[in-house]
Amino acid sequence: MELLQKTDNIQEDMLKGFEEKINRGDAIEPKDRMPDGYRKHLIRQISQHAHSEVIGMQPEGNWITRAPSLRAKQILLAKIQDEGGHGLYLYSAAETLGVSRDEMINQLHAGKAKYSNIFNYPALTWADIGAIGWLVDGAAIVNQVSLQRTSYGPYSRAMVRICKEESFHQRQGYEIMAKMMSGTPDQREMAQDAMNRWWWPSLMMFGPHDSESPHTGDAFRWKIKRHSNDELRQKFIDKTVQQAEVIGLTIPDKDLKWNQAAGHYDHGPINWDEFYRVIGGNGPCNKQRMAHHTAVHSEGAWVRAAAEAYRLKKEKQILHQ
Ligand code: FAQ
Repeated sequence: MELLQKTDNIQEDMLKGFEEKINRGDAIEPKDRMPDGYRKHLIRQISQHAHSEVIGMQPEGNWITRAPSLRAKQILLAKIQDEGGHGLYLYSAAETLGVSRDEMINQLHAGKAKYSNIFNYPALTWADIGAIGWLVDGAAIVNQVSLQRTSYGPYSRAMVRICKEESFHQRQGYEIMAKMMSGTPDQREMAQDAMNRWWWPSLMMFGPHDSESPHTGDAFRWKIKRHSNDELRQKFIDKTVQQAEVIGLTIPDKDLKWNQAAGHYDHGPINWDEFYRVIGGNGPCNKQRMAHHTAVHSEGAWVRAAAEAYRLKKEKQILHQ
């Protein structure tokens, strides 16, 4: 009985210390004591974020050999490599919470961990590469700038680094769209078609409306999220509408209009049935994306085995020095 009471007191002290730290706005670091719920919440979010970066290489990777110029190909290659790097920072940040990379990948392959809805759509034309850079990276930046101030130190530091690269990604996408919009009628039509297909899934990237978002409560309490899904979506819409106007693209939303009183654009309803279908595994490319990831992961087993053998060899050498 006394032991139980002691354990309860330790738990309470730990929680109090943790919450005081969060409320002061201090970062939580890997060796700090933290409630299980906080740790699990972060593992879920950071691992899903990492999976998104890596799976996100697929739609663009499809266009490396078909880029319309050497310059475009070099830029696309650099961008895709950056996305792979982002995945690696994020897997490392999640590992500091006590989960292994293998466990995270297994959860992805078993369908227990999600990745962003957006990467389950096909990149059909070169204009889609523009739309991905401009809209998808543009949406990712709005979310990630906010996450730079997230309460977990390693996640927040990864976001600072990632945001620097994402802003280049967004600009390269916008450049492709702007170039196509100043081209032939066929090129303009292609750019508008890409805009029509990527706009709504990009809005879905911010997650369900706040009223339907089960994780937002804890995320705010623990300062993991600093802005809600709807706040960030609105921010993205407001900045993107103006960019579209400058190059002559039309936002495919007949209900979109400026709301003077609110100081933002009102938008039409989002198709949440489509969102839940896609994140539930039944989007246009889910099966293809997972099949590719699983195949490449198993083909790469020898690289992981070689790296492990090298690590063991080095460890032995150090022991015998
Ligand atoms: N897709 O309660 P909430 C990029 C799930 S990086 C799939 O609102 P939360 C770079 C959610 O997981 C893009 N699932 O959840 C790039 C939960 O299900 P669960 C990735 C989604 O966590 C560009 C359920 O719905 N960025 O694009 C999505 O509070 C170009 C309920 O949702 C990040 O991951 C979705 N869009 O808020 C790479 C940012 N939204 O886990 C290559 C970090 C929600 O219970 C090329 N993540 N769900 O099974 C976050 O900020 C948050 O996790 C949210 C969701 C805002 C995504």
